Amino acid sequence: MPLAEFAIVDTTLREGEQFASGDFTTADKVEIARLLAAIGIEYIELTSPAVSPRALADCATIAGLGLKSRIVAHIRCHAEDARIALGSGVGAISMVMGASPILRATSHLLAVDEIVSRALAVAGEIRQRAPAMELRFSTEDAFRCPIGDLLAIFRPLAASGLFDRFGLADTTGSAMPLQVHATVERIAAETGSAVEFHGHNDAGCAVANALTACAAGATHLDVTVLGIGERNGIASLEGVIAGLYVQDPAAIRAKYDLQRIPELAQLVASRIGFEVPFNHCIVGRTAFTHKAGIHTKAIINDPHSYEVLEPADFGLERAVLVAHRLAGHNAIGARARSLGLSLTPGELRHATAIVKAMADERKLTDDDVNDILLGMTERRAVG
Ligand code: HCA
Ligand code: CU
Repeated sequence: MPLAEFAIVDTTLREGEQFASGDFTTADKVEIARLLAAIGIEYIELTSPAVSPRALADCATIAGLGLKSRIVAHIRCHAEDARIALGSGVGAISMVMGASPILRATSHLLAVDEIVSRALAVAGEIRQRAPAMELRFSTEDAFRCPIGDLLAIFRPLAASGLFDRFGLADTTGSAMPLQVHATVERIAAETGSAVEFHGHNDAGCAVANALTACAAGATHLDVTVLGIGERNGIASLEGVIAGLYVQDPAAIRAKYDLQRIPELAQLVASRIGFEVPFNHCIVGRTAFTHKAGIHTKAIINDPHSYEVLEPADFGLERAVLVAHRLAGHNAIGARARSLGLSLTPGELRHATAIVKAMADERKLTDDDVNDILLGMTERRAVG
C-alpha cells in the first residue's frame, strides 16, 4: 500500500486514559486534541461517552472544537452505549467486543454467532439513526482467537455492508509480526474492507506489529502519544511515525507537521506525571546523541551514516558527545572548531589522548574538554 493511504488513529484520549496515571482533565483533553489535529493526525479516539457524564461532556466538547481530525467515540457493542455516542456529536463510532475464547468466557458469555447478531443489531440501529456515521467493529484479543472464529465473525458483518472497517486488536500484546501479517492480510482479503490494527506492547512488539500490519494492508493504525495505555501500553505515535518515516520520509513529512511531535510528547508526559523516556523514538533525550569515535567521525562527514531520521525534521538537533573515553580525534577536532580554535592534527591527537586518559580516571564534562583544547593553544603560545 502506498504510505500516503494509511491513517493514524490516536487513542491517547481513550486507551491512554486506561494508563495508570492517565487521568486527563477536560482542559488537558482539549489541549492534547488540538495539538494532535494541528499535527495532522487523522483520527482522535475518545473514551466512551457512556462511561460517565463527564466523558459524555468531553466528547461533545472535543467534537464541537471543529478540528480537522475525525473524532471517534470508542464504545462497547451495546445499544445503549451506541445511543449515547450518537448524541455526543462525534463523527465516528468504534465498537469492540471480545473475540477470543477466554474473553468470551470471562466477559460477555456470547457465542460467535451471538457476537455477529449483536454487532448487526447495534450497527443497524446506528445506521438507521445516523446514516453517514463512520462505523468500525473490532475484535478484542483477536490474536488469541482461532482464525476460523474471526472469519465467522467478520464474513457476515462484511456482507451486511453496515461497516466502514474492521478492527483487529492484539489486546494482550502476545502477537508476533508474522502472525500479525498473516491475520491482517487474510481478514482484509476475506472482507474486502479496510482494516484497523491495535497492538499492545507486553512483549515489546507493538510498534513492529503496527508497522507490519501496515505492510500487510491495514489502513488504520492505532497509537498513543508515548505509547501509554493499559499496563505498559500500545504502539507509540512516535515509534510508528519513525518507522513509517524511514520507509518514505517525503510522504510522512507531507502528511504530518513533524516539528510539533516533541511538544506533544512533552505535553502528555507532563499530564501523566512522567518524564519522556530517555530512549524513546524521536523524542527521547538520547535519540540523536552520538558517542563512539567511529560513529562521530562518520556523522561529522555525513549524518546519514548513522542517522535514518533527520533531527531537524522534528525540530531537534543532534548531539556529538566528546567528554568520554570513546572520543575520537575527529569529534574533538569538531569541538575545537566550534570553539574557534584551529589545532594541528598532532595537537588534536594529543588532546584526544588527554581526554581519554582523564576519562579513565573520572567522569568528564564538556567544560573539561574545552579546557583541554584551550590548554593546547596556550601551550603553543608558551612554547
Ligand atoms: C481493551 C480494549 C482495546 C480495544 C481495541 C479496539 C483492546 O481491552 O481495553 O477497539 O480495537 O486492546 O482490545 O483497547
Ligand atoms: Cu487496547
